[in-house]
Amino acid sequence: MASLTWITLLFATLPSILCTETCDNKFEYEFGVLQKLEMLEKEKTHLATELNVQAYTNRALADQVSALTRQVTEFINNTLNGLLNRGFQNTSLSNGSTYIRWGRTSCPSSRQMVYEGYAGGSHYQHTGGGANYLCLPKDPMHGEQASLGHSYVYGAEYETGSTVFNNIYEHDVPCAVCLSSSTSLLMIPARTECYNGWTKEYSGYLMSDKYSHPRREYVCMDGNPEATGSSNNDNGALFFFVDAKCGSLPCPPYVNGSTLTCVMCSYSTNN
Ligand SMILES: [Ca+2]
Repeated sequence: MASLTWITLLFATLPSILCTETCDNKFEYEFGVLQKLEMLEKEKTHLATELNVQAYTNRALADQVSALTRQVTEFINNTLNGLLNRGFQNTSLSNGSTYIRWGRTSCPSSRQMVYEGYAGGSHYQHTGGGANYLCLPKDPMHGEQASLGHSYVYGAEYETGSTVFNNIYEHDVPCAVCLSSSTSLLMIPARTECYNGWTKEYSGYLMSDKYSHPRREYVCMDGNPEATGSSNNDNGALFFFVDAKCGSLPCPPYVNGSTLTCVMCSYSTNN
């Protein structure tokens, strides 16, 4: 718009500047031509400046468009990936289940390992804290340090004595979290085989803490356990065998004082 204003002004004043019909002499005529040339030169410089400004504006706009394009592309990709991941997880959860394989660093060959960890739990002498064992991942993520109301998680040891599992006595206990494609999982105590229609994930011995210690859950320790860490007698969370006691528990079929076994079974509607 500024250029048009200049051009309009120039042509509006040309007749008086050139004075080709009305000038009195050659000097006035040449003076008018020089004035016209000077105005044209100014107009040329002005137009060149405007062109540069426009070019700069165009480059800035192009940069903004590129930045917006990158942002939109990144947003779309992130959104699509999030939807795909959620879809995968939902599909997995709707078609599978997880379980902890105590005493092992890996899952059965047909199962995907979610993570490998260290078995742990509350101290065997503490009456508070959690009653369950934990499979603590090897790559923990730490939060802000709290200052009040602690309970404690210790690593776990095999308190297995000198007969069964004697080679791992006092060693630290590993664990593996496994993903099964099956829809249901069931740990059966006092069995080493599953019932018809179920698939055996692993079998072993039923374990918990000692009868004279604060209560702990029962879990199924793999029958071929591995040892990790040290064999130091640190006594944090402990795994003891579990024996059957006759009475309300009928014998037979149970045997008084016998060490109880266990099996982890899965069931799938696709079996
Ligand atoms: Ca110990």
